[in-house]
Amino acid sequence: MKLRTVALEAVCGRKDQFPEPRLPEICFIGRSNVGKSSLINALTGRKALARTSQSPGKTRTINFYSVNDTLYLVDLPGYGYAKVSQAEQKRWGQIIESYLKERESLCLAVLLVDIRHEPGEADRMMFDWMRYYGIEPLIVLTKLDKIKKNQLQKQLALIARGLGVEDRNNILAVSSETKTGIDALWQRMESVAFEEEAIDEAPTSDSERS
Ligand SMILES: Nc1nc2c(ncn2[C@@H]2O[C@H](COP(=O)(O)OP(=O)(O)O)[C@@H](O)[C@H]2O)c(=O)[nH]1
Ligand SMILES: [Mg+2]
Repeated sequence: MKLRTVALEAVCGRKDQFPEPRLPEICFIGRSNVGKSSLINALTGRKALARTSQSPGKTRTINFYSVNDTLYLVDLPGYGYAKVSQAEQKRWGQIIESYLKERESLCLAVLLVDIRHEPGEADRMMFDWMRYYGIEPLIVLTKLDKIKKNQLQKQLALIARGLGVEDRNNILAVSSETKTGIDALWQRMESVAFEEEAIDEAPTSDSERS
């Protein structure tokens, strides 16, 4: 993806604040501190577009970033952070779920998991919940720079097994720190966001005949 313009277009605390679904959209979801904001920064080549934090549980809004005015990247609030009150977690759980279920322009959901750890209960629940609603998430393993090269296959297997991912093609590993895997992730995102359109616009056999 050749980046021309990147802008934070909307910061939403409620779903009636979401922008019009005028662009294909890719959302990023995962536990607090897994590296969502860092990944959006790495993808957009900006150091501090999305606010990153040492202290988890900070992003309490849904943030829409427009890229080249052709695509939205959406930073969802992290789940599974114990210090946020139950009531607040529940409220956010509902907003995230309604976003995932109802957002008509959503073309890809990226579920982030820390490559160092076995997926937790909250990750498995999110993964299962998404598949139940017919969303096949792309799994992106974050913080690849934190493990040794020779641990990669073992961690991939551990996480694939932990979540129950059948297709290994649906798992990519990245580092927002070293930018390893960022181009490969962009390629995947572009193919999902823009190739469907190309197919839609192709003439149908009916119109070819007439
Ligand atoms: N080493 C390393 N640290 C990372 C990476 N991605 C994120 N982090 C760190 O992990 C912490 C949480 O990142 P952040 O993007 O704020 O996570 P979020 O809560 O999911 O948005 C920050 O201290 C980041 O610097 C990565 O690829 N490598
Ligand atoms: Mg964040």
